[in-house]
Amino acid sequence: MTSFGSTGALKPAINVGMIGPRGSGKTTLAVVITKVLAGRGRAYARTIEELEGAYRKGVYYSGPNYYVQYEGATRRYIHLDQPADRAGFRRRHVGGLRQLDVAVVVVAAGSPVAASALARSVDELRAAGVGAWIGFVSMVDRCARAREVDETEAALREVMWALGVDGDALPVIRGSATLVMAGERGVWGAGAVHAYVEALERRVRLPARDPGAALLLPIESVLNRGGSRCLVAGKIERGAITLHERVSLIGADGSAHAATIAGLDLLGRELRRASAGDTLCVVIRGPSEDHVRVGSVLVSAESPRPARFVRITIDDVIPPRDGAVEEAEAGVFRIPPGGLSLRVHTDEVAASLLSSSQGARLDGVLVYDLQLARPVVAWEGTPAALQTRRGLALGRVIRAL
Ligand SMILES: Nc1nc2c(ncn2[C@@H]2O[C@H](COP(=O)(O)OP(=O)(O)O)[C@@H](O)[C@H]2O)c(=O)[nH]1
Ligand SMILES: [Mg+2]
Repeated sequence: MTSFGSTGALKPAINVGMIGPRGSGKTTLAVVITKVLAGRGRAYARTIEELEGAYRKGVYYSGPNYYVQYEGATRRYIHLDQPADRAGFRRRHVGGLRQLDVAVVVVAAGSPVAASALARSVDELRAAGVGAWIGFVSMVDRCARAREVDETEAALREVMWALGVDGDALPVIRGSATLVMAGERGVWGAGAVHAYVEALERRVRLPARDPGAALLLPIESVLNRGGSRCLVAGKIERGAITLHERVSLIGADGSAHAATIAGLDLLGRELRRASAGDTLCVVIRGPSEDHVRVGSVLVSAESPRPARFVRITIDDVIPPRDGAVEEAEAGVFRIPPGGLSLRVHTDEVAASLLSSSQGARLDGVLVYDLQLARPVVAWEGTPAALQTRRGLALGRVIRAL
């Protein structure tokens, strides 16, 4: 039998991240989604043991097991299962850096929905410029009355509003992984999985992607190192990558190293070429393993060089969650001196504001010029988040020098 996705054209990829309090049923949902869709030839069926095993082994570095993959009628979904209790995982994979196309917020029916349990993940996803949000009220089998499920859904919408996301526009799915496991096909069983995929298909816009653009592949985890070959995982943010291609690895210090692509593995399928939007494993040959780190990026010869000066705009400010802070004013955001760091891709670097630039107006937009502690690969249009003492400022790179 040919397994899901092993042959034929690949549908365009959408990167999904599931967030929610610990124990809200995220991992179980990921498993039942693959179970239901595998029945239609639209997923690799995964087990709890496979996903949980990946976490226990210390791990996000033993293999790309924390991803599951499934597809709808028109797109393929690469789904990152996120345990809520792993600060390092959040920082690397979601922390302002890795771009997700959609975030699914899971809360358990009948449990209180606390803003504090979601605030950090939601802030970080907003910082990363996530394109869409979906809600999922899980474990509805635990509620004797439908009213309890209504209440959880209303509480989720309210909390999302409080966290800066339009709670009214949020599509919310209701379902029970337990019922799916038990073979229930109705709306709270397998029907919920189909409703979920339908929401993804309808509500998530396919990002504009240009496979002809210069390559940008930020490394989000290093799965294996050995001499001159390293196995890494990451998402292609721009352009495309081809087997045997010669590219550059920009190390954590900004230095460039020649590298050859010795393997491309898309969650079990060997590829000759992959393009923007795909999350995959890449075997790199050439650079010494010291340079291959989370935060390093693979780029092509035509790619912009790493820069030490960047100009950014700020669209929104997320105030610190602890303590009272004045409202972020609509006009100029005054960046407090000191303690700044800029996040781009999977990288984070100390920054200082050039004294002349405190929200200068240029062609109608407010811009801020930053000097970085070391060069980073920053592209025009790249989402950037500036951590300041007065909050996390969300914006975009306008220019790198
Ligand atoms: N009653 C009920 N329990 C569930 C359901 N889904 C998951 N669970 C249980 O809830 C616990 C937490 O689930 P898990 O998927 O690990 O949550 P995560 O921490 O969000 O990944 C586990 O013991 C699951 O068996 C459900 O639909 N109904
Ligand atoms: Mg889990």
